[in-house]
Amino acid sequence: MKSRVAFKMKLKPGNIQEYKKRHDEIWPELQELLKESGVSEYSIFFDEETNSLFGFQKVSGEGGSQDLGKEEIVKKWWAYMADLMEVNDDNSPVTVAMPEVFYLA
Ligand code: RM4
Repeated sequence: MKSRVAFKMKLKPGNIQEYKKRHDEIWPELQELLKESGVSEYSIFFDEETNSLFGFQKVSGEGGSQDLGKEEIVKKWWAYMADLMEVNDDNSPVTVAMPEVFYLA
């Protein structure tokens, strides 16, 4: 059974073009790990007014993309993206989970 996960992250101002470019060129190894970990239908939306990034994904396992921080490829990706985003000391993106308040199948 797939459940839906949503969360927000924060972009440092002025970085949306580079952020999108890097995601257009997402590493195949990371893409593979996400899928193998049960993450699918993964979108990230951007709110220009607040520089907020909203992640949405379906997950079939225990956790989602933000729970893969022990994986080497995720650590490398987070370090690669750290110059564009608000991050924690370990380079993980500052992530705020968002509760689902409505769903229409
Ligand atoms: C985001 C962030 C997420 C990652 C995606 C692919 O900018 O790093 O943690 O799952 O990229």
